[in-house]
Amino acid sequence: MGKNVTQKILETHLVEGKLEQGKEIAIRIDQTLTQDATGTMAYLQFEAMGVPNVKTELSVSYIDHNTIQVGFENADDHRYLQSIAAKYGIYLSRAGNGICHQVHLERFGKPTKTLLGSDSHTPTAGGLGMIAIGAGGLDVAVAMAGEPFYLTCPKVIKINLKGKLNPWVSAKDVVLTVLEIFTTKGNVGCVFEYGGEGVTTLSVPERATITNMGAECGVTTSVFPSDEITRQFLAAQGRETDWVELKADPDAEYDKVVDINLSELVPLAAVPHSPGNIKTVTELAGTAVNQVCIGSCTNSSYKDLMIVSKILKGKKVHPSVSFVISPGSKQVIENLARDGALADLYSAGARITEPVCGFCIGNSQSPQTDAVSIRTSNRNFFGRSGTKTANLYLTSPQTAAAAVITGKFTDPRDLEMEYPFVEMPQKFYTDDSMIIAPSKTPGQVEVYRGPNIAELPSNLPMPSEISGIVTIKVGDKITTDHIIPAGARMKYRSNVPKYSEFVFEIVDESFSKRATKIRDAGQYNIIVAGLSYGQGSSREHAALCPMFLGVKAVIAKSFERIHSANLINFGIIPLTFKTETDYDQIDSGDKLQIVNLRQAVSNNESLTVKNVTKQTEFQLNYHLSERQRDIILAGGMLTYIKNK
Ligand code: MIC
Ligand code: SF4
Repeated sequence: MGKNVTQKILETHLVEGKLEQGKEIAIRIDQTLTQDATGTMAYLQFEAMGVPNVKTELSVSYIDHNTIQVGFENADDHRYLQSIAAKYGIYLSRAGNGICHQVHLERFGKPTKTLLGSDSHTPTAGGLGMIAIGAGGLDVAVAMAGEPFYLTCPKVIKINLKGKLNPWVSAKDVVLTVLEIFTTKGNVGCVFEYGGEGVTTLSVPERATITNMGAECGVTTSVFPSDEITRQFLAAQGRETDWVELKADPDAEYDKVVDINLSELVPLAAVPHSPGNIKTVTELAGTAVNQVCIGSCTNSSYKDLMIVSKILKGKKVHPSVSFVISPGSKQVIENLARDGALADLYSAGARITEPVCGFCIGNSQSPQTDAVSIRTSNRNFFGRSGTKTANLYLTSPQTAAAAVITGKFTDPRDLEMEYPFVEMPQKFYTDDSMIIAPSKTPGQVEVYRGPNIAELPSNLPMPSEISGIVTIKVGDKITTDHIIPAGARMKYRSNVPKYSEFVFEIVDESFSKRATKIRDAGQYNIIVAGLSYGQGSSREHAALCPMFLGVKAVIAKSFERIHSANLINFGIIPLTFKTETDYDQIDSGDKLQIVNLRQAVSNNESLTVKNVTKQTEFQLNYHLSERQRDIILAGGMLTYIKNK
C-alpha cells in the first residue's frame, strides 16, 4: 500500500509504538525551536535536567516576542537566552532578526525532517515538507535532551487542492476556507496533508500561511509535499543542498479527503472573537475600520509585503486608519528595501516596526476603544490585542491593504486597479549575522541570570484523593489567552509567582487571589470547563501558573492537544465528563471530592467524583497512556524524569 507524506516522515522517525491511528507513538526530533516568551522556562527546565549540550541536529533559540524592553526584564531574559545558547550548543536568533517561524522557514527548515517548537505555530515549517509540531516548553526541553516526543498517531486528512487562485484571492483565503470547513474544535489528533494539482500553484511562503493557521483548527500539524517549488525556494535562500523531494505515493491512503477548488475561493475574513467565525469580505464591505495591522508569522513574507507595497504605491493611508506593518524578518525588510518597496510603504504612511510578534500578541499597537481592527495574523481572541473592547478581523494582506486606502472593509477585487502579480525572487539577499552560533568553548560560558528569573516551581506527587473547590466554571472554547494573558503581562514569563497573579485575569480578576487563599488553606483548586478547553497557544504557563496556585484537576467537556499535554507535564489531571450534561450540575464554589484517585489512575479505572455541596455523584473519564499516568502520579514531568 502506498504511503502519504505524513506516514513517510513519521515512519523514518518512529522510535516507539506502531503507526496505528489513535495509539501513542514516540518520534525522534531532528530540530527544535524556542521563542523567548516560552524559551526562558524551557531552558530553566533543560538546565534542571543536567544534560551538557543539546542532542538534536539543530536547535535554535529565537527572540521575537518580548522585545518591548520597558524595564529591565526583557533585556535580562535576552541575555540569559544568549548565554544558555552559547553554552549548550544552540543557535541564537537575536531580537531584530525576525519572527521565529518566518526565519526558520528561510534559514533552517529542511524537508523530511521533524521539528518540535515551543510555539503553537511551529507547523508553519510544514510548508517546507517537514513534520513540525508545537508543544510546551518542557516537551521541547526533553527533546533537546535527546529524548523522543510522544504523540497520538494522527488521522491524516488530505486537503486536495484543485485549480488556481484568482487575482486578489490569496493563501490566507485558502486557510480561512479550511477553518470554515473544519472550525476551531473537534480536530485534535488529525494532520492536514495538502495535495492535488493546486499545490504547484502555491509558493513556499503561501504554503506556510496555510500550515501556520492549521494551528487554529487544533490539528497536530499540517504538511505540504516537497517539490520543485520547494527546491526553488531553498535555492533562492542559498540552501539548495537542503532540498529533498518528498511526495505522497499515487496510491497513498487517507482517513478522509476534502476537495477545495482554489479557483472558486473569494476574499474572506474571520470575525470576532474566533478564527473559525468566517464571513466573506463582501458581506462586511462598508464597515468603518480604525486600525490595519499587516504582518505576524502568518502573512509577513517578502511576497506578502511586496504585494501590499504595490497596492499602496502612490496612495496614502486613510486619515481614520492607524496602519502598522510588522515584517516577518530582517531578510524580508532588507529585500523590500533593496527592491524599493520599503520606500513605497513608508510613503503610504505605514508605521513599520521591528520584525517581531508585536501587535499580534498585544504587547504593543493596542487599538482604540471599540476599534474595528483588521489584522493579517492568526488569532482574534477576545482581549488579545490588549484592548478588551476591540473587535479583531483576520484577513489577507490584499484585503487589509484595501482598507488602508478606503478606511472601510473593501473587497480588494473592487479596487480600481490591476492585480499586482509578484514573482518569487530567484535569489534572496541573505545575511545571517544576527544569528549567533554556539560557543566553541562552552565550558567557559557563564550563564547570566537577571532578577526577573525566579526559581522553577516544583510540584508534589498526586495525592490519594483530591478534595477541592471549583474555583472557576467557564464555558466552551476557552483559549490559553483567557487562562493566562500575554500582551503587557508577558514580561513575567520567567517569574511564575508574579505571572500567576494574572491567571484568568480577563475572565475573572479575582481568580488568582481566591485560588491562593484556597491553596494556603490546604485545599486544592479545580477548574470546570466546556468544550475545547485550552485552544490556541502552546504557553505552558497556562498549566504551570495554575499548578503554582494549587490547581490539581481540570474537568472539561473536551481539551485541546497542546494544553492537555502541558497540564499532564505539570501534574494537573485533565478529566472529561462521562455524561456531558453533568457539566450543568456543577457551580463555581462547589466542593468536590475525587475519591480513590491515585489508585484508580494507577489501575486505569474510571473515576467517581462526589459533589459534596450538592450531594450528588458523577463519573469522569481520562485518556492517558501508561506513561502519562506515571507522569501525573509523579506530580509532573520533571519529577517523573528524576525518578527515572
Ligand atoms: C501566540 O501566538 O499566542 C504565542 C504568543 O506565540 C504563543 C506562545 C506563547 O504564549 O509564548 C503560541 O502560539 O504558542
Ligand atoms: Fe508571534 Fe503572533 Fe506568530 Fe504567536 S502567532 S508566534 S505571537 S506572530
